[in-house]
Amino acid sequence: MACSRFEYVKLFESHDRLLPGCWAVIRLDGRCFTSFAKKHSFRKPNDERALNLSNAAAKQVLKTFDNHLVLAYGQSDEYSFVLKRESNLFSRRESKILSTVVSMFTSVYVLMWSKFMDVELQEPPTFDGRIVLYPLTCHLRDYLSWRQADTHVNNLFNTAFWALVDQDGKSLKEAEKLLKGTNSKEKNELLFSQFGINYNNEPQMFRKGSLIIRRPGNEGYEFPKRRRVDQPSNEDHKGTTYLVDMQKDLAPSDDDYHVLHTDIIKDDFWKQHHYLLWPPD
Ligand code: DGT
Ligand code: MG
Ligand code: MG
Ligand code: MG
Ligand code: MG
Repeated sequence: MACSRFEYVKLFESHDRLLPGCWAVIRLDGRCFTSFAKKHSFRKPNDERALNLSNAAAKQVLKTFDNHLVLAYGQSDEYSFVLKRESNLFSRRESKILSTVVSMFTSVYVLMWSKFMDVELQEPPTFDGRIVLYPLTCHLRDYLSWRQADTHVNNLFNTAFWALVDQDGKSLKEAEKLLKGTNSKEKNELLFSQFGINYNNEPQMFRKGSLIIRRPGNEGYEFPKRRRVDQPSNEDHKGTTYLVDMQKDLAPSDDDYHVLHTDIIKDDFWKQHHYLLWPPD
């Protein structure tokens, strides 16, 4: 196709390729979900239906980019997706990856709303997004630990807070004042002694968040089989070799994914699922 005299405007575009070899975390977070949750009468402190809706939206993202995403971890109004360090999705263009993931998550959230929620959607849910690169696997592990620790801290606080308000008739201000400066042990004790709530018996999804991974095959999961491919068709990538998973060509279904509510801070999970964070540093 002949170049038009206008084509020079492409020179104004900036390049935003994610560094090769790094894990990339795509994290999205609901915008103003404090008021969105109130408007849609989300149950307090956790609405299982809303969390399951988020999980369904995350599954759809994983299914769509099956060969590129390792796992997703979600809690509250946020979800993190981990891009394989060797993925060449959209030539690793940050804005294209981020905008596609955020818009897909959002549209599935809307599409599936009525399947999970019994109140009509009153306003368009909006999610912001960012991508953070982690060069080492230990950085990625610490990132995921950070999010799960956040889940725990927030959930313990919220469980105690709403028990004081809903069961003890405290005002929001009073509840906040009572909990100010308390540590985890004190909150656990308050829940048990005043409300008979053993925090450890609260639902795992609320305490641990949701981790979604590809279900291992019946024969047991092996390291993904990979082949090297050259990409001579793309000028930017001439001479570059990529490792590409040779997974089933079949499109994955919902059943191919596990939603787990498990500890991802300790080593146990990662030892059992050693193939996930591959290749190693
Ligand atoms: P942002 O992200 O800066 O636009 O502001 P927010 O309001 O989205 O705040 P954020 O993301 O720090 O906190 C999430 C809010 O969403 C928090 O106020 C509680 C609310 N939320 C999330 N999940 C649930 C739920 O299951 N039940 C209820 N009642 N509220 C929830
Ligand atoms: Mg925020
Ligand atoms: Mg938010
Ligand atoms: Mg949030
Ligand atoms: Mg286009």
